[in-house]
Amino acid sequence: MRILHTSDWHIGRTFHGVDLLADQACSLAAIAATVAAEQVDVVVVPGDVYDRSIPSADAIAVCNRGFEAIRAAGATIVATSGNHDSPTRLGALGSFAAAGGLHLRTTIAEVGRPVVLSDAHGEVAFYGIPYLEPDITRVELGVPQARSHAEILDAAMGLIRADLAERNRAAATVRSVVLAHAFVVGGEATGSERSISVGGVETVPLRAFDGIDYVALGHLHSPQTLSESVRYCGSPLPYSFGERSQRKAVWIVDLAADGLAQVRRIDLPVVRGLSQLSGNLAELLTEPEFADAENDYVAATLTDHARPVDALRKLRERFPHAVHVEWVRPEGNPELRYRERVHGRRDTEIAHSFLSDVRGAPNDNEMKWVERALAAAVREPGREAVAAEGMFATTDPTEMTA
Ligand SMILES: [Mn+2]
Repeated sequence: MRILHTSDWHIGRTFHGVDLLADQACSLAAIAATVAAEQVDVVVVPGDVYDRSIPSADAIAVCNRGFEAIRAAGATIVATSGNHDSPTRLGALGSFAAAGGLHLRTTIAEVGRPVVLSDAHGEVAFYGIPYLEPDITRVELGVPQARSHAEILDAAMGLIRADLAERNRAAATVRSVVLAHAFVVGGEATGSERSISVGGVETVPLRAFDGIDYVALGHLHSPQTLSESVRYCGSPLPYSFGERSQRKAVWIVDLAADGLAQVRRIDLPVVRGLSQLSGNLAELLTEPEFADAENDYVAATLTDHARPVDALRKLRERFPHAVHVEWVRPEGNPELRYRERVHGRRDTEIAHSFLSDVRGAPNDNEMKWVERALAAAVREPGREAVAAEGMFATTDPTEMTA
């Protein structure tokens, strides 16, 4: 039996405010094309089908078209809910969907009730563990004292092992696949995952899945191999600039008569690249070295001396998919720089450039007042404040110092 493992579609997600539905439709079409090309029997989707618990009508339409294309390409689908999905909404009409080859596992009651599919070697039981929030699920799972994700997952795996043992007593060996949306120890986050921790430890140990032929994990967004049979496939698209150098992929998993035979990685197409650019606005708009980024999603760091006006709109003339722009004040800490800049200069020079900056250059007459005020302040340190006030309040500052 050939399985394609994909997860974390996050249909409906935006990227720095930009709608990704068209990109997501492309990657689902690429997954369906892979199903056809590789003659995949079953596609497993362990969670975060949608990006939010109440997806938009457009997001639902994109998702349905994706499921339909995968089904039309010849695969049965098993999907579970992740921490972004509403289990109730995703699982609605589940029995009708199952009749059409889309098996949704979104409840605790269904954890121990696998989708059983067969090949020439016998049966394969697909168990779906939806994302389980400890506070909400520990009573129903029969572990009211449980506080951690590890204890909750152990309880769910207990239901699965009990069912599997029952099946193995009745038939010859039944092979097993588990779908789970969890943070397994050793996995690395990319930054576009939302934490599943509400206080307490969110990670679960790898050994929780011992004895299962293949464990298809969802939650982390980059492809990772925790053991030969326990893997994350990651999201089909990058959802943060931190993922810009990462290639997205699916796993093709082959089960033979006695369990896992081999796992191959198939890279998904890059729908639109990500580029992080740095330079002043004029350079970014004209330099040939940035031409490769013109069709990418662009995050730009501007190094102009003054903050450019309307920078994102201007950037989009060259980079229509620019999504983020920030301006960094050049040369670091401005306070430190000011101290360095005035070091060793005469007080009158500093006062002159200050007045020039904030108001326009002072004339000779004004500078004479400044000089007299400074001289008076040096002569009588205790009168500094009075001298400073006086110099703007009267035509003869010396009167004020008396
Ligand atoms: Mn996710």
